[in-house]
Amino acid sequence: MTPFYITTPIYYVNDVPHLGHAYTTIVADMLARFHRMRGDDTRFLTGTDEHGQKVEETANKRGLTPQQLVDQVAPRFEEAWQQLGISPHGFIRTTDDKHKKVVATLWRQIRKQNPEDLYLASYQGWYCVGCEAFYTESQLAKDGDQWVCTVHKKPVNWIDKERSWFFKLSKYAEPLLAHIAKHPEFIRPEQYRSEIVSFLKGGLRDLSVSRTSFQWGIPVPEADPEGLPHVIYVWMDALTNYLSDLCPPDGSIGGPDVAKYWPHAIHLIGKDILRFHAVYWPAFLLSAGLPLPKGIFAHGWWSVRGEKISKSLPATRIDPLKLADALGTGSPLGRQIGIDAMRYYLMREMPLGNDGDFTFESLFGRFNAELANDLGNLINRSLTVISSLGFDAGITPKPSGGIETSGIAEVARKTVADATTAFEQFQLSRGLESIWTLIREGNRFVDASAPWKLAKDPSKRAELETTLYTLLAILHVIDKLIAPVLPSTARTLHGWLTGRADEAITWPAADPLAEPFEVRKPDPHTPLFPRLDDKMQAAIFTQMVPPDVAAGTAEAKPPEAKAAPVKPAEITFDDFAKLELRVGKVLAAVAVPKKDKLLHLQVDLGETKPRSIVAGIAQAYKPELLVGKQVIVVANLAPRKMAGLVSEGMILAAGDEAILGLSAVDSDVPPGTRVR
Ligand code: ME8
Repeated sequence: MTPFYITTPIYYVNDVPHLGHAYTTIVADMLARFHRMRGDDTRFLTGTDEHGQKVEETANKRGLTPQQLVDQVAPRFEEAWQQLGISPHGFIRTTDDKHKKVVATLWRQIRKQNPEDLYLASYQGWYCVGCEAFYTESQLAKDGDQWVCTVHKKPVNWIDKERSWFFKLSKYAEPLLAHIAKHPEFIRPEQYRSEIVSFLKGGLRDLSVSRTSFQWGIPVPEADPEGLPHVIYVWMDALTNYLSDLCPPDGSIGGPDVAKYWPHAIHLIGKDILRFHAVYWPAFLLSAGLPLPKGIFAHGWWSVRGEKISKSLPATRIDPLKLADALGTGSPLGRQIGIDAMRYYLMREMPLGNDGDFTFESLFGRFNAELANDLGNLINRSLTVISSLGFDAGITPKPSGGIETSGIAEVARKTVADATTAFEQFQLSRGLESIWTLIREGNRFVDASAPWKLAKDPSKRAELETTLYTLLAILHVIDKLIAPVLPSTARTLHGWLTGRADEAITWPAADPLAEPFEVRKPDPHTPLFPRLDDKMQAAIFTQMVPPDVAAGTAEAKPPEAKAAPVKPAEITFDDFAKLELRVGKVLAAVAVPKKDKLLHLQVDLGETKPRSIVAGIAQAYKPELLVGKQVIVVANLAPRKMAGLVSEGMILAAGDEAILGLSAVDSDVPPGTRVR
């Protein structure tokens, strides 16, 4: 059996799981299921990152000890994954005893193999507690006179000459470049490999790997001659989890699981933590004389309506369980189907590696078109036809006419080949796309072969038997193909088809329709994916988006039923001339408190005083980037009150729900110039 070892990042426990964490964990679960179905010896590890300054600070704020805090939050992650039907083989916590021992062993091993790689010096520089990372000014942004982290948008802390152990990272740029050149699959997808290669080519600075200003961490296992107590840098501690899980209880690095699984380890991560995984972690391992994992696969970021998911933006915080419950309300399987629908959407919508935007419109669109219409329909109508025209009418489906002639066997063969390659290469969206070609072909097959017509003509009995047999065979193949992504759907369908819902489902063979199966009357079924009508969509939306957020944004309303676009009526020139369009220059722009879509602008139209204009463009434009911009303003629109402010005009912008761009003029014309 080929080993397959997939890991997720271990998540910080200063927060509870949100859709972003669920995404990585669901993708890893899907890959683990795919490999298990193929008979690979599969391990899938997730867990929690429990040391460091961030946890210590959060605990202090809540009046808890760090240990109390982590003991409260870590189980929430474990439970969330359980409730979402995710089954890692192990859940590691960095406060586990064995992990702590292995981290100390790694330190000692580095010291033994390359004593000069760890040295004491003093660290001075910027530190983002959110990232638990050191930054140079060129890696930060300026907000007024403060340096802020570009990820957390919060001021960074100045660490003033803190005594610290340093790791000689600078020594490892060349060896890492050589490893990547020899093993291009070490960092995937390619855009992230290029990013790391150019980062390495720029040279590396040594890394501070211990802290003395707080104590919540694993102690450095050697004394500082000055007697200061050091804890190991939280990233050095956290990254080691991938290896420590495989190690024996005594904390030594080695043993049968390390030998078997470590060379196959794949770290699935978000792009935010690429550098830690693709530079620091392999450098520590090289220094300790240990083999590197097989590779790192980075995925992009989910945003929600254009904003990266974050604790401070409630509109972006989607609770995956709540979403699954909401999506499953109409289905007989409830949450289980909601989970499947969410998994499908997450994997289909955003190709692994790219960024993606979560919107309820696209979620409902895919649910109705691809799950209810394509898949749900095929399952329902096929099972009904097979039972009623076949078994209930005393006809046993048989391959008497030879299923090869139908053409669908070829589509099934190609689909299995394409989906296998795609899933092997982590191209989940592409794999699903090819599986859906077979599902749609299945629906076409039912339409084209019209078994209800064949059933009326006794001379077509052999053809009917073949058609029903082919349909059964297709359902078996589709059941296998969807199982890694839609586990509950596949399990339910498997039960209806075989009467053995608990049996292991295996990945289909290369010639899938030729695989033998037991011909039996399917058990009675119910539609699994009832369409989400407008009322249900609105109800799900209201459940998911907190009322204060919904009230604050014009956009965050229940998606309305899409009417066919209406072409505006023709107008005369006189109609057009009624519009007073003028060039304006933005003098000032500020966010409108509690309205995350609105900006309040002061716009110069060449009049005695600037116009006050409230515009719904905050999701697309940062206020500071608008100052000085030329825009086109509808200047004779009757003033109206918005969010307690008077708006004396309207700015032209492209797009409705998503603002794609502001209208502008391509040369500097005086404010107030009329646009015709
Ligand atoms: O970084 N879109 O933990 P963390 C996609 N403890 N994925 C997202 C996401 C989003 N908007 N938000 C979070 C840490 N993620 C460290 C890791 S590993 C040795 C230590 C996912 O709780 C994504 O996988 O901040 C990202 O890398 C991870 O959560 C960060 O989780």
